[in-house]
Amino acid sequence: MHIPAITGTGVYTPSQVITNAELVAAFNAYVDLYNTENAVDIDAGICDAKAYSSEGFIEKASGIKQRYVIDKQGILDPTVMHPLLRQRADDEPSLMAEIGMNAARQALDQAKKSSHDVDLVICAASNMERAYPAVAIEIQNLLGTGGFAFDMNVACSSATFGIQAAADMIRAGSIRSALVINPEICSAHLEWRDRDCHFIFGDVATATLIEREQDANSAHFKVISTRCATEFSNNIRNNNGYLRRSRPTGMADQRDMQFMQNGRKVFKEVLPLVSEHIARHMADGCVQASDLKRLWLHQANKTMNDFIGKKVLGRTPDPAEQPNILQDYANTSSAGSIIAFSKYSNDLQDGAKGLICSFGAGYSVGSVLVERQG
Ligand code: CO8
Repeated sequence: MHIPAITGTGVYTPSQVITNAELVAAFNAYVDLYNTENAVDIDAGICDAKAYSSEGFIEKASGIKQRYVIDKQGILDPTVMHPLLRQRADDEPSLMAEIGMNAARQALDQAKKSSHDVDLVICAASNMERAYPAVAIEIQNLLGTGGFAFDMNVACSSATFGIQAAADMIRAGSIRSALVINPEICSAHLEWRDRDCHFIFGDVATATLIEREQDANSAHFKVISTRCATEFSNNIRNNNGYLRRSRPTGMADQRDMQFMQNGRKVFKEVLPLVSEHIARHMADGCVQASDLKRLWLHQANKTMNDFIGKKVLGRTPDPAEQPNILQDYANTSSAGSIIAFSKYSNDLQDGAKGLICSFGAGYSVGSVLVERQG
């Protein structure tokens, strides 16, 4: 059996930033427009007036201070409230492929490898911009890698589940290396007119190169073990699928075609699920809390991460032991824990162990135990 290792990572960060102040100003302008346009119905009790959002609430409830997006103009226009993305021709690279390739090239550069060294491309993300052909196959073609490619979707856990799939194929010997790519264009499936969630997400793409350890060209992270778990829940849901047209209501832009969640319930239910999952994964691998030098957790909510870090380590982790990036990037779905890993792992010493863990819709939890080599 071969030993898999993470030999490179890459992060594509869009150039446009929306601060909480800009976001709330645009949202509140939209609320004023909505309440004025619907004043008669609101007065008659037919519909409710919308309430303002607040910067104070957003930072306190989530820890988020800003988010990167591919188009901020449309999102901040109170008469639009979604990104405005150019329709691409079928013979142009799709947007997911373009940003995914950017991250993939960084991962290959870090590992000192070329696209010819890659046997498998997995595009693992919480939404695909089309059903087929697979975005992963488009990336395979654009990068010029060999082998095969496929898309997979496990919402926020897409990256860790993708890493497990790739690591298992490397262990079994069917491939030598894989790129797991996570282009997350969350701004296009967020309802920016809903104050309960309008602050949560941002855009990014990450990539992880996984190879046989013996093929690593430089310092890397040996994958000690991986573990995935799922448990069905409707508390995070998106109903925008191919059956949509066949509904009696047709393709009307309804709320359930965008991200929906019962955030409070998710918070309560996912915390024990994740803490127990990590505890079992560590126990089965005979890894003690004192062995773990770093936790790279899913980036949805700072309080949630503080709680999980404390539960896993049995004490309050130093900020450097459990780095958060959500204050800058917001929730970037499956990419969040990989951004944290990519930005805060190179300082670890030879032999240091760490844990990448994602959690979210499904529910799904994925964890990857790694050990620095070199
Ligand atoms: N400004 C001011 N007040 C607000 C706002 C706002 N923006 N939003 C809500 N409030 C009000 C509410 O109306 C409520 O008022 P009241 O008490 O009068 O009813 C009060 O503030 C408290 O509201 P909540 O109970 O909703 O607030 P919470 O403290 O629970 O915080 C959070 C909300 C931040 C959403 C929190 O619940 C949370 O982070 N939960 C965990 C969520 C989570 O981890 N989800 C994972 C989702 S990600 C995932 O799985 C990927 C999905 C696929 C990607 C989709 C991409 C788009």
